[in-house]
Amino acid sequence: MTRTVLITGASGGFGRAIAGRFARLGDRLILAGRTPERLEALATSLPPVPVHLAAFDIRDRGAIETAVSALPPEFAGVDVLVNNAGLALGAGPAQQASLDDWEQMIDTNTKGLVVMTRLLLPGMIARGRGHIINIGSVAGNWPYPGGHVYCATKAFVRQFSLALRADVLGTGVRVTNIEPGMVAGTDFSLVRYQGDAEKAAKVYANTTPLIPEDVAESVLWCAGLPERVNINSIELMGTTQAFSPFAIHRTP
Ligand code: NDP
Ligand code: 8X3
Repeated sequence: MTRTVLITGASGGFGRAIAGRFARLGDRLILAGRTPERLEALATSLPPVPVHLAAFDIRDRGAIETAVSALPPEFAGVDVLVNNAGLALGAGPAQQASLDDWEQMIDTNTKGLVVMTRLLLPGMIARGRGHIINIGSVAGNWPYPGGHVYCATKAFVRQFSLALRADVLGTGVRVTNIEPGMVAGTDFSLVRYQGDAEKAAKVYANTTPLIPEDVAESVLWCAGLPERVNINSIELMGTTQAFSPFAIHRTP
């Protein structure tokens, strides 16, 4: 059955890969992002499926409300919402971080995600089916130096996803949190390091990170399982990424 799939951050690395996979299955797509040109470029690169473009800043609640209420009738019954838009800004210690960066991460990664969810959830419940797939991160499970607010926003996404499951029990609506580790081939590190391509490239140097298609594979798998199955969360890392021992400060 053809699904209507809304993907936020569709113009970014994961978003494009996820859109491509749903399009190859013939699903109807709503591609959301800030930049109309990036969305148009993506739309023209996809297999020919019905596409609706929705350009808005996800930090702007009014703009989201307008975009959702302006969905054409054939796109209005969203079956799968992929809450993917997000970013990290900065990687220095909390005491040196910019409050503007912190607010932007909170507004994008958490507030934007909950507004999208709150607006689309009633329709899913009324139709007795739907799937909210959130893009969390290993950063929501594992704190690391310089992660501060980014880690906290992704921990919010994880706990929000799980708590949401408790509320939608019995409605037919599914909720999944996808928690990737390091993924190359997106603008994530370029954005985090404010356009410093050298710093961004070093993140992925001499290792084999995941690629956006690996994340898309997880999303498609969860969305394609029989409706009786709800995957609560998936944490995935490259084989070359794992855990460190605790850091201990010792007096010199
Ligand atoms: P990209 O920077 O390539 O893509 C980010 C996307 O989010 C872009 O489409 C961007 O749109 C959109 N976006 C950012 N801010 C806003 C905003 N204010 N309003 C609307 N859209 C916005 O990064 P990724 O594809 O790597 O990241 C996607 C998600 O995956 C994020 O939530 C990220 O935290 C998460 N993640 C990434 C990992 C990685 O290592 N890459 C690992 C784990 C999780 P625009 O075109 O307007 O910039
Ligand atoms: C992105 C992965 O490790 O940079 O969420 O936080 S990490």
